[in-house]
Amino acid sequence: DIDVPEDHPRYESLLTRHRIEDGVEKGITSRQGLIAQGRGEAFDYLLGERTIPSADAAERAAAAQLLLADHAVLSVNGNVAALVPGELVELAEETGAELEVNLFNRTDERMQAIVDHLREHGADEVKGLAADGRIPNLSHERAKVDSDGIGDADVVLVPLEDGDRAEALAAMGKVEIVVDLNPMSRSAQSADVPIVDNIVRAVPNVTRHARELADASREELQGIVDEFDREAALAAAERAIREGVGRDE
Ligand code: PTJ
Repeated sequence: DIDVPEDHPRYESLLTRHRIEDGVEKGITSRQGLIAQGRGEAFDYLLGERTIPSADAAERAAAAQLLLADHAVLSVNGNVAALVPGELVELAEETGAELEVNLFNRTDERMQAIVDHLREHGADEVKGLAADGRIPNLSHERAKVDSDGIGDADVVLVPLEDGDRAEALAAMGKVEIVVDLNPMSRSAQSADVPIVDNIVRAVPNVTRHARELADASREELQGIVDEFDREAALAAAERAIREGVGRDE
């Protein structure tokens, strides 16, 4: 059903676009998700649709944080579920993290569709339906989380998150890992570990790092976390994007 010529120079990007379209058709992704994807694509185009070295460093720090966590939760929204469902299940397994559906535009139908979709991709337990916890300082629907999920987590991965929610989660004192192609977004700016990379490249690369670090000591993992410089990573990403504006194709 996906008809993209493999020799097209932007094959990966077109494939990603189709997955988002499919997500909308299946009731997983919101229509606003299409707009978010377009925004992300523009930044990714300028980055050269690659994982820049500072993003790779952030992905390694994210893997270390997830492995060090007492209770890590990977937050899943409609875009992420459409793009990397199986890859998220793998990351959760590799790091012992839990999955929680956590929507900006929350509807019961979309919550259930995403839970089912993740289960089809091999997830055991998916949190988010209990919604018995709240993120302080957010309006009612947007504040909902599971009290024994994101509510209790010490480390959260929040990909493609809305700025208000990313800031409110960070204010709860959680270690926040954000995936966002816009290094200037409030989400990226409020993250302990901002990953400026496409989610389709970021998640498998965090998993790869987690596999490599599976036998590392806590000291070694803490060393990776301490060495990571979030300000430098954000600055490097912004520089790469500015250079992208002047680059000839
Ligand atoms: O499913 P829901 O209801 O939870 O809604 C999800 C969206 C993404 C629609 C919602 O959270 C939203 O509106 O997000 P924003 O404010 O548009 O922010 C999304 C950010 O993710 C933007 O900065 C985009 O540049 C970035 N982005 C979009 N696609 C990707 C991306 N970053 C990484 N990988 C992508 N594929």
